[in-house]
Amino acid sequence: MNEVTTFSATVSATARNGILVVAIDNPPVNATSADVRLGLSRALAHAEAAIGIKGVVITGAGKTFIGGADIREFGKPAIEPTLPDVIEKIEALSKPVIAALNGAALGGGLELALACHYRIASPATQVGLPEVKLGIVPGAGGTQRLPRLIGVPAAIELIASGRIAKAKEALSLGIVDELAEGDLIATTIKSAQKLTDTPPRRTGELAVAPAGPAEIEKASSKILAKARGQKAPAEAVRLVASSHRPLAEGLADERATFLALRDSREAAALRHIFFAEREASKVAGLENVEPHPVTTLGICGLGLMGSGIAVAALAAGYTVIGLDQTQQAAEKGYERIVGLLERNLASGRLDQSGFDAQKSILVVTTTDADLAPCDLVIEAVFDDLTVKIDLFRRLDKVIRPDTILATNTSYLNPDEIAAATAHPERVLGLHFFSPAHVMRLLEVVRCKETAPDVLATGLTVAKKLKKLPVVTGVTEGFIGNRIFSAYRREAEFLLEDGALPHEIDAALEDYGFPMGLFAVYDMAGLEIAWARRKRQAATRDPSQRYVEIADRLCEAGRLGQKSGRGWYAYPDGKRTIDPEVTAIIEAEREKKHITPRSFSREEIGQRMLQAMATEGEALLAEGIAARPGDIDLVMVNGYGFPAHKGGPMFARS
Ligand code: 3H9
Repeated sequence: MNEVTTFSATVSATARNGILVVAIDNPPVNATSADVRLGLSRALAHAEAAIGIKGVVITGAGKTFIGGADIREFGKPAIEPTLPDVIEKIEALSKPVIAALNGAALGGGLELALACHYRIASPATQVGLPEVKLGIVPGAGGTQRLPRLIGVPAAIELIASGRIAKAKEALSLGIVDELAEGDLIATTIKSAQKLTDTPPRRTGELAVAPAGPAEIEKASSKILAKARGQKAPAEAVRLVASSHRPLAEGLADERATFLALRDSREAAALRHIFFAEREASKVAGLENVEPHPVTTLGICGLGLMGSGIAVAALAAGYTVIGLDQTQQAAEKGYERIVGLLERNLASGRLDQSGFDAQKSILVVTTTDADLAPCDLVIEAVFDDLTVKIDLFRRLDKVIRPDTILATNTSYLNPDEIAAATAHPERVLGLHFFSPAHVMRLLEVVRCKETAPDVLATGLTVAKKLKKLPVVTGVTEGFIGNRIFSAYRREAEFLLEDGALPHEIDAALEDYGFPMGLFAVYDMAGLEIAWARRKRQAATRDPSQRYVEIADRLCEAGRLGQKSGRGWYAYPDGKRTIDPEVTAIIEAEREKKHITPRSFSREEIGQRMLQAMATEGEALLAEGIAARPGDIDLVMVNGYGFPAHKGGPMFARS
């Protein structure tokens, strides 16, 4: 056995044939926290001084190389050595240092690897500089060393987007030098021994291949347009584009930019979202609850929603049994699902064998009894209580007693659906967002009687479907649609009080929403909400303020883009302000004797935000949402709230 030298609580090493193999063991993701930096610094000093040591290998314990700097340290006083200090030591070492990438090398982890003199990766490795997703730029040399290895345009594309690349792409780009199919450490040690004969290849000493403004523009324009005013992507582009200057100058600029961004509100908001995502599936009371094994999934109703759910389920490897009412509907559903798989095949998201495999685990039927083998059945039929209750009663008769039943209702009360079944404890809500194979958000509805193991199963399945599950209690519209209703109501009050649709939309877009509310309405169509308002008319509290403008629009046949007119007009398909809509709004104001006033964009933004946050507070008080972060996740992932503002609950704090 080789003797283990401990350099800190998280860094130890063994000397193997003259090579010091340094391992970072800092679960869960080997983040470069203070103890890791200290340990690495000591290990490097030891390697430099030890006569018997000819080279160094740095690797990570477990399935991650290094997940990045320790985000939890951000905002706390700096502890020396800093990551740039350690990285400088690596690059400057007189003996070859090789990174053995055993898994994800992200952020500061990749920056550390870039400063090594050679990089070997296992096939499972992923690399990336995802800092912009946290509102920052790489702060330990990434913007200066990556372009020295792969050129300015490729580095801009990776850093400004924060995209993660798999091992093969990392090799072809030149981020890593070799892939090791077999024993990673043995291969790396062999390479290290070979490299001891040549002077270390220092990335920082390489010249940056010249790139012209047109190439830089091509690599960055789309990414910056998508960034919608966030600072970090633009700063990343600037730093990479100027990486041809002396290394020290580029590093100093990068560090100063990193520190300023790290302390910004934008970065705090994105960190909040990062941790909220990881918190969301930690549900009190489920810590020791075992989820049911699920391999076969039934989907009832193969319309747009059911088909989307089926595609997500097939991608996750579930066997899918789709049920629809008629042979024709079932066949149409099958075709729609296969059509979506074909699109994935055409776009390269799925290869031929993956396509064949997914198609082979899909069947459709019109016979309830065919759902007997299912472990979980999700209904996505018409959102009508009688239809859903009838279906669940039928299912009760054909499925096993331990099979879980999930309803995808958006507005109905799932407790009422559950109560109509023989075993309400096995019923929960799985509220997907459309299109279900694309949207990450999934509201997991804990009904009054839902058993803990049923809820735990819902969460496990959601994760396997690559969704972001957020648990909600039962209330009209759950977390998302209830807040959305408050937001919509406030927009309508603003209309009546003096703002026009395009002014409200402009304020929302300014704030960071991808599209204004009224433009979204027009895209989605106004008739479903109109029908709901008509249904609710009889029970509406007459003392509550109700804005009739949307009803007037619908009555005038303005049902949105499909009908050529809605909140806007669409001559030649282009959205334009319509004086007819302004006239309708003005008439409604007059009817209610409202003297219109003007609103600044900031005031509109503030009023909308306040409306969402107030509704969010109510959801927390009622116990519908467990944490403010859960509400923020729903609004960011389901309703276009800008992630860099952190969600309504974070933004108002
Ligand atoms: C950076 O590097 C800045 C530098 O440029 C400059 C420095 C000077 N720190 O995601 P998971 C925790 S910025 C602290 O569920 P997975 C996470 O909170 C960083 N904690 O696992 C969770 O904790 P808990 C750039 C971290 O296997 C646990 O680890 N890097 C960090 O699905 C498991 O996380 C990034 O942006 C961290 N950096 O995925 C990468 N990362 O169990 C961010 C994770 O208490 N990380 N945690 O809830 C990831 O993308 C994924 O975590 C990773 C693993 C792919 C690594």
